[in-house]
Amino acid sequence: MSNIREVAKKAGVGIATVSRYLNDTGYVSDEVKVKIKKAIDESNYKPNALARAIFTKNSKTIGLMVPNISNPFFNQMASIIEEYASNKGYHILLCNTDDNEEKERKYLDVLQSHRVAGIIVSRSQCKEVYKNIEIPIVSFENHISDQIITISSDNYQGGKIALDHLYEKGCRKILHIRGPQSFEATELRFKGFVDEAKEKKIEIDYIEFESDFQVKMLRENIDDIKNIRKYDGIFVFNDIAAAIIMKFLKKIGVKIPQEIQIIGFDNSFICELLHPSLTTINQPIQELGKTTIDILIDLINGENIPIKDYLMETKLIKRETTFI
Ligand code: XLF
Repeated sequence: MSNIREVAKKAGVGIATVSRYLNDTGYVSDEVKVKIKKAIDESNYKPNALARAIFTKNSKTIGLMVPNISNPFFNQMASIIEEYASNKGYHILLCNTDDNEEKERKYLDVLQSHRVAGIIVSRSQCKEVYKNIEIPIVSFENHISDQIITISSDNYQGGKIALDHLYEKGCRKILHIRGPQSFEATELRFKGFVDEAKEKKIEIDYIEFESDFQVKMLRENIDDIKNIRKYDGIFVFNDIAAAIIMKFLKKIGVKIPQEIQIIGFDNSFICELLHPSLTTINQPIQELGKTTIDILIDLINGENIPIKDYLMETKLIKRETTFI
């Protein structure tokens, strides 16, 4: 395989011109573009990401830290981010941390050694490490530091909407399946749900899941949700956990929504695949993905972006697990 020097020689231009063409960092005439493209094709040149990073200081690669790739919301989000990034000429290096601190730390080393141009972090288990990384960073859902922008759905408002909906549909004995307490987003959902219940002067019970979805949960029995039949409405912290609860309720013969109404959170693609289809709170995933990429690339390009929370609206998506 040849290198950038050979391509430049073949095209009869300088290395900087080839670099400008490859990285889209400055003017190259149409005539020269054709020559360079021909030279690249003929010499089977594959630009070396690392070398380009050193040469241009922008590897056009973004490290995407995903906390749980088995969760449909995050695989949907990863593919949206990949698409937006690609439209802007960037590649994604996907790192699945599994909410595990050691994995996250290792991936951070890998991303830095590959000189990624920027990092998207989500549900970090080692926030302090990011403070010393001199690469543009955007955080999804979790607050890392006051120097790093956070983008998230309005989880607190989403929790309130969930309670309002169950209440409006007649539920008075309500259970909340809460996410792990280390998840900032699901704690806000929980808080919104509880605050709204207080306003409506009803009490709610809650139990906690210890982790986000793992495939092994499909094989495990969750027979330990005591007295679940006494509830008439359940709000679950995300859609995939709601799917697990639905499986359990069906197994013990509970009719949804006739006996227990259910509402999830995310509006991931599984809502439509479930039977009955899952009522949920929408996280505007396209808007979240686009905003994350737009802001990160602006940061990479040295633009001055206000450091604040970028909060996206949540709303109810009514389906079959709650009454019409
Ligand atoms: O981190 C939260 C918990 O799970 C995230 O937004 C999700 O709802 C995705 O399913």
